[in-house]
Amino acid sequence: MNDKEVILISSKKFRKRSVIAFILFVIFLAGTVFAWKWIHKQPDMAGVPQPLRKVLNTNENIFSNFLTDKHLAETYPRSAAAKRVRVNGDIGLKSTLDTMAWKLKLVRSPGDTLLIGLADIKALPKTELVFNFKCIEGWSQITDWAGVRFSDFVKKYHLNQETHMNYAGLSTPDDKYYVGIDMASMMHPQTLLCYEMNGKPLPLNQGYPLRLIIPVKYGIKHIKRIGTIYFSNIRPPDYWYERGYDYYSGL
Ligand SMILES: Nc1nc2c(c(=O)[nH]1)N[C@H]1C(S)=C(S)[C@@H](COP(=O)(O)O)O[C@H]1N2
Ligand SMILES: [Mo]
Repeated sequence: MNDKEVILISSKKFRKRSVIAFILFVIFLAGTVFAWKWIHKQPDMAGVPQPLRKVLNTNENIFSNFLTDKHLAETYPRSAAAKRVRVNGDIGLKSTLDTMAWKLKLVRSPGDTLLIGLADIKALPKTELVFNFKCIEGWSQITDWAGVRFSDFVKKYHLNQETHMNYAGLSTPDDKYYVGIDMASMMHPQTLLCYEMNGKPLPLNQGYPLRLIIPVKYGIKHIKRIGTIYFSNIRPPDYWYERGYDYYSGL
């Protein structure tokens, strides 16, 4: 066999392989289009086709069991915190707030609601936290917050029984924004009922008088202007979950 023959044989083989590769590619493409159409024909579950929601639920279980309640978010010196803090999201903040009349509604059980004023909350042990706040839209910012640890608040108001439930639900006074949080994340030592940013009372657009700061979660869970807190064994409704986002939104 001379050199020329070798080249001819291999280029013939090469062409054959190209044809096979092309056929496989067409089959793959058809399969992808079919799978895409099939997924979108399935009924929606909380804003997402059911098969995809199942994948999200599996992810949630992994992350909620192994990460959320165990790791501490990295903290920073106060000097690293942004002076001009980004404002994002005003759902539930558009109605006028009677700042003098505001009280936190703490629903211990249906029909048993405690009204707690801001001064009472400020009288509890204060915890400061400088951490990297992460929004699910892709930005992050090192910011400086202070308030009472939810776990300290629980001690003060004897919520031991309530915190054996699976979730806490929080909503704005007008109920237009609402989140559900698994209890392990609520009781995490860095989760704050927060009333200060950069050492000053929260600005109105950042949740005055009280917001949640929960570094084990993305920004969507850091509800601003808390009106009500309640407890539940089933998942409380969640604004962004209803619009297709992950229920836990853990980091
Ligand atoms: N009441 C209320 N809280 C909210 C939102 C909102 O629209 N309404 N947006 C959330 C989102 S998506 C983010 S990223 C953070 C932003 O907090 P900031 O405005 O203090 O930066 O608030 C969260 N809390
Ligand atoms: Mo966000």
